[in-house]
Amino acid sequence: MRIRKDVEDALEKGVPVVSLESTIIAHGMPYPQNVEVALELERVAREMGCIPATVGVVNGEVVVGMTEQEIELIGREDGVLKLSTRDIPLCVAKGLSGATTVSATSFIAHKVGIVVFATGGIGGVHRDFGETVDVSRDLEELSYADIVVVSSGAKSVLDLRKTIEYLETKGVLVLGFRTSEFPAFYTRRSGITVPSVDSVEDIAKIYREKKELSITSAVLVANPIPVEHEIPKDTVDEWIEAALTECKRDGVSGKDVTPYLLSKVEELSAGKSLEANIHLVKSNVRLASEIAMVLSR
Ligand code: PSU
Ligand code: MN
Repeated sequence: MRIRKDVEDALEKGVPVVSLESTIIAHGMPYPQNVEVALELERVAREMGCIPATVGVVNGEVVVGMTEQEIELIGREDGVLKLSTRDIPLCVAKGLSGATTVSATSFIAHKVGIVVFATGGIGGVHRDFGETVDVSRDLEELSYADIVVVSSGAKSVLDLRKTIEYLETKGVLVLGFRTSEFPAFYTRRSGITVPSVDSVEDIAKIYREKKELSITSAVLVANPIPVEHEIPKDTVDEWIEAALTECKRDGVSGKDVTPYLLSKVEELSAGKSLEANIHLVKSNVRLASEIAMVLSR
């Protein structure tokens, strides 16, 4: 494992660090916007006074704090693997490059002592769970990683009610940031109620109480997409229904499902979904940075 020097120094001195995933770059957005966004997210964290650490595997080496060149490589190259936690050793042993999902990034962040992690949306329980038993490893990993994850909830390509149930079973506390509704990524609405917190200080307090009680699961902060960038729920639902139908027709399964659905929605929305995605993830990095600042005090 290689930890970038400024990340290592920050961890030693207690300077706030925010970790970022790389699957969103390699398999969640098209090149070259993906690379631009990844670099912009790092800038946002720095402007807020934090050290960003984008996590991934580059030529068989786990990297915490990828360089600009490495982000470019992960975003541009074909054949970059999509890694959940179990896939990391395989990727490393073969000397390949891979992008870390929420599960793999949470695992690594926790391992090196980074407390805050920002992403777009987490994986969850898929709608056809009854037939496929498809539940993202993300949910399992959040039950072990003692960190704060900021996301805009999960996409409604998933079964959000089952996802919330699963998180409860796994002991993952879900907090709505200034909302009592679990956000559904492109839209702020899902109809599912979660406890609401109004300030970053409250989040930090809850996290500290959790640690005090030796509860070792993650806290998931659900930060809704900024109102001005929200896409109406009905519009999103239409895209998603169409994407799910095509996914089934094409017989896509396993870890290809999420990237497939993301790119279908992007096509169907004529790029509107990508724009929304970029706005929400930036907003999540801002919130994550604020949380990291408060926690480092
Ligand atoms: N949701 C998004 N964009 C993404 C992902 C999820 O809106 O890029 C990625 C994340 O990296 C997440 C992963 O951890 O997909 C989940 O994949 P799966 O459903 O195969 O577990
Ligand atoms: Mn899956």
